[in-house]
Amino acid sequence: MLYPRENRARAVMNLDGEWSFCLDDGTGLTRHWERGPLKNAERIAVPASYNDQKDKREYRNHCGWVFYQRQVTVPAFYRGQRLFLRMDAVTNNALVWLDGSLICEHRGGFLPFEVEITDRVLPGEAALLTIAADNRISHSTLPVGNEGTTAFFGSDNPGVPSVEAAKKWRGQQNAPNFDFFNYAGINRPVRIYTTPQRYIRDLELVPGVDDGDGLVRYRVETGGDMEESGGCSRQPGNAECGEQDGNCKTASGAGRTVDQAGSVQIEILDAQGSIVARAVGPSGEIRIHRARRWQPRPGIPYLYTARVIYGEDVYEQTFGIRTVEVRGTRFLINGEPFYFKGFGKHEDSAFHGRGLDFCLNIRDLSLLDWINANSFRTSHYPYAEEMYELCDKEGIVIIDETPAVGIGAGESVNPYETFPLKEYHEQVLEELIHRDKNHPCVVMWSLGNEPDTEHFPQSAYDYWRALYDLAHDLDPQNRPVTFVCCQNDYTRDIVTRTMDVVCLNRYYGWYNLSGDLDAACYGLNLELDFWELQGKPVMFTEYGADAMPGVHMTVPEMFSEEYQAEYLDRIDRELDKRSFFIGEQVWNFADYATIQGCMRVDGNRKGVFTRDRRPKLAAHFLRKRWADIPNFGYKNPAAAAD
Ligand code: GCB
Repeated sequence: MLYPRENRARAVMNLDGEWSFCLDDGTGLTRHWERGPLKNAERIAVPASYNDQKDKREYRNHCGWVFYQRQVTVPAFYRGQRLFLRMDAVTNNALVWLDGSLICEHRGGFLPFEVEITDRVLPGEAALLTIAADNRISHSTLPVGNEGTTAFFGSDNPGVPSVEAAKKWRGQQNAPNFDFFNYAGINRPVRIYTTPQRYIRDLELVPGVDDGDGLVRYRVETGGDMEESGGCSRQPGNAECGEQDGNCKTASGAGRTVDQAGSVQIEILDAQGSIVARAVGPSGEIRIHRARRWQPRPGIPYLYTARVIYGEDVYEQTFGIRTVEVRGTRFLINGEPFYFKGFGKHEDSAFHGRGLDFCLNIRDLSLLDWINANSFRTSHYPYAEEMYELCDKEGIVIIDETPAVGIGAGESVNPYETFPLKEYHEQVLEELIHRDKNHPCVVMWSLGNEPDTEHFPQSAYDYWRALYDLAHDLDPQNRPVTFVCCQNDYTRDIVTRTMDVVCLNRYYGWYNLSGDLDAACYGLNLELDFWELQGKPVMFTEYGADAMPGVHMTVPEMFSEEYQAEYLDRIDRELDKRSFFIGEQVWNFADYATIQGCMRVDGNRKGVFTRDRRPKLAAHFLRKRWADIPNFGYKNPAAAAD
C-alpha cells in the first residue's frame, strides 16, 4: 500500500484535528450510533490516543469500543477522480461508516488500511464519517491480552480470595500481557486522497550493486481497469467490507500487475532532482551509473527518487542503494560489518499517548544523533510511516517489529495450541513487510518479542520457523529475519539459534542477580559462551535498569542514576570482549507509560532519557562510549571471519 502523497496527479485531504467522541456504554453498536450525530459527544484530538486527553478515569481505563465522528466534504473539483479513505492506524480494531453505512473493518492497531469511497461520497456535499475503535486485547489479538486467570505478565492479584473471584476481576479488566500502556483510538492520521481513474497501486524496489553501479529491480502494480471500477477487493480475515459493494484493502493490497508494456514509465532522480536513469514497463531492472550508497549516519544516507508515471497518474518514492546480508557472525551493510548502537523505543509521550507526534519524532532523532546512536528497534509494534521516512533521510537503521508481544502464558499453558494467532500473525507480517519493504532504513524484520520458547520448545519452533520462512518469501529485498528472545533457559530454546541474528533481551543485574554486577557479569559470560558456539551474530535488543531521575548515590544501588550507568558500563565491557557480538540496543530510549502495578513507578523507568526527553546520567555515559564506536569494523573483522 502506497503512502499518500500529493503531486500534480493526486490530492491529499488531511482529516486530522478535532473530532466528536463518545465512549461506548455497551449499546453503541446495537443502537447504531453511527447513523446520526453522536449524542453528548465530547471533543477529542486526532491523531492521538484518547486515554490521557481528559482527566477522567473512564478515559484512561476504558475497555471496549469508542466512537469518533466528523463531517467530511470532498471538494466539488475532485469530481472525476478516484477517492480513497485511508486510516494509518486505529488501535486495536476498527469499524468505519460513511453516512451510517459500514464501509470497512480492520483488525490490528498498528498498520494502515484503506477503502475506496469514489461511489460513496458526492464531491461538494457533506458526509458523516464515523470510526469506532475497540481497545480490547485477548489471546487472539496482537499484542496479546490476558484472559481468565492466565495472567503471565505483571503481578497476580493476591488480594482476591478465590479463583472465581479472580476470574471475575480479570473479566472486567483489559489486562495486557505486555509492559506498555494499551493506548488506543485513532493514533495516526486519517486522510482522503485522490487518484486518476487508472492509477498506481503499489511499487516495489529492490536495490543491488553491480560493479560500482546501482542495479534496481522494480515492479509496479496498477489498478483502475474498467471492470474493477467500484468493485470489491475483499481481504479475507483481516479487512472485510461491510457491504457487498464495499471496496476495502489492507496494506497487503489486492492489486495486480497490469502487463501493458509501455504504459508504465519509471524515472530515477538523484538527490538534486536530475534524471539519472529510466525504464519502461511494469517491471524490470534499472542501472544507475556509479550509484551513491545509502549509509547509516554519520555516513551520508543518500536517497534517490523513483518517479512512476502511469497514464495520468504519478507517484514518487524515495529509496536507497544499500545491501544487507548476514555472513558468518557478521551483519553486513554495503558489505561491511555493522555494529548496532541504539535502543528499543516506544511510541509514547505525555497527552498524545501513542499518537503520532511529528515534533517528538524529530526530537527523538535529534537525541539519537546527540547520543551517537545509529539504530533502534520498533519495539513492540510497527511505528508510524513518517518515522521510517525520517530515518531514511537521517540514516538511522531500524529493526522493524510486528506487534506480536505477549505470546506466552507460563509453564502450564502452551500458547501455540491455545492462542488462535497463527493466521492473523501471518497476515500482520505480510502487511508490515508490504508497507515497509522499500525503506532503506529497515535492515531486519523482527517477527515478535519475547514469546515462550522455553516451555514448549518444539511448538515454538514450528510456529516461529514458519513465520521466518514466510518473512523471507514475502520480502522482495530478502532482509535478515529475527525474533527477540526472552531471558530463559537458552539451552532448551531450539528456535532462537535458527534465526539469522540471535537477538537477546537480558537483564543480568536487574531482574536476575539484582544489584550484584559481579554476579551479573559472571552469569552473562556463561551465557555468551553458549552463544559463541552457535556461529551466529548475536546482539542485545534489550538490557537495562530502571533509574528514577534525581536519585543519586555514591555507592550505586538499584533505581539510582549511578546504578543504571554503572550497569551499562559493566555489561558493555563484557560485550566488547566478544567478536560475534554485533550490537547493543539498550532498554529503553525513554521512560514510558505502563499499566499501574507494584513493579512500576509512574511507568517503566528504564529510559536513558526521561519521558520528557531529559538525559539521565547513563545518557552521558552512552554518548561518550558510542562516540568511540564506529558503525563499521568495530569488532576485529579477522576474529569475526566466516
Ligand atoms: C522486557 C520486555 C519489555 C519490558 C522490559 C522491562 O523484556 O521486552 O517490553 O518493558 O523487559 O522493562 O521489563
